[in-house]
Amino acid sequence: MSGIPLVVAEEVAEALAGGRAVVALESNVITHGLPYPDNAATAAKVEAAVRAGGAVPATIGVDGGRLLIGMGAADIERFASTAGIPKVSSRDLPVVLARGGLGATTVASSLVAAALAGIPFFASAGIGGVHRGAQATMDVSADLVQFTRSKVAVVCAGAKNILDLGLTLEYLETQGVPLVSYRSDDFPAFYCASSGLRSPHRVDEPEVIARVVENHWAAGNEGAVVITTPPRAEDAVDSAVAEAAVREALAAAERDGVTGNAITKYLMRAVDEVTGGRTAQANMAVLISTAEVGGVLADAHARHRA
Ligand code: PSU
Ligand code: MN
Repeated sequence: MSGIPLVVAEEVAEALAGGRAVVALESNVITHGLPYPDNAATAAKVEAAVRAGGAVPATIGVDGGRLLIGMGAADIERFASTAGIPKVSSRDLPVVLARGGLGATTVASSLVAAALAGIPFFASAGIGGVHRGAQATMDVSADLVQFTRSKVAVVCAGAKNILDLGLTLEYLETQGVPLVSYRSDDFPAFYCASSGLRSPHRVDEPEVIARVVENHWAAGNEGAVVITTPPRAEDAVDSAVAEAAVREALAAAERDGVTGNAITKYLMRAVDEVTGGRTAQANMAVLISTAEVGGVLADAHARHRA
């Protein structure tokens, strides 16, 4: 048993005890990904989408030295509307737990919490990755490293094109993190349907994905399997439009001297400004559609295990 207190929502606890599907969700996207009140509305829609897919949502956060495993509507409103909640990645988690107060979990720290709670699936639209220029800055998201440590299947729409997606794929390959793309040949780029990079594996059947996940763990790996699903065609942003916006955002970040863990939020906001809010809309849509696929795949996995 974990020595870290977990506050597991009743519905989540019941589903886990009954072997039914649960999908863990991050809270950093609520506090740092979108402005209020879009963030609260989107978080509610993301939870509804997980249910539509056939699973119980469990939004993860830190509150008063404890890990929240499943948030109610009041918790989500609190996280969405409170200013200054810190971004909590793996390195920050023990500190924020020790200090008390609220903390918004990234993909990496949400996986830590999901594994402690025994939740085998997680969904978010965009994972962190290897940043552009990482050859010099060494800015590689802890999300990727956590994939080698937490036994959780991660459903996502790939990683954002603010990153170097080719290097992100290389990193996952080097670390032996299985990557499968659900019903697509390509590695998606968040709200762009394709990064232009082929995925190492395409799988079209949820049951086969469930077997991939179980095989990885049966082989003795204590790590994640990454499963990508592209945005729906009607939500996707044209790659050339997104790339032009990213280049402008990167130039602005360099001018403003933004580095470290603040860069992801800065770049996302800058891209939204350049595209007149088009990408923020797409961001919300892809969060919701990815969550639904996460629910479907988690449900298939729970049935496979039963
Ligand atoms: N990608 C997005 N939106 C986000 C993030 C990633 O499209 O808000 C957040 C997630 O919480 C992810 C984190 O886990 O940024 C990665 O940050 P860093 O690169 O500092 O590890
Ligand atoms: Mn970083």
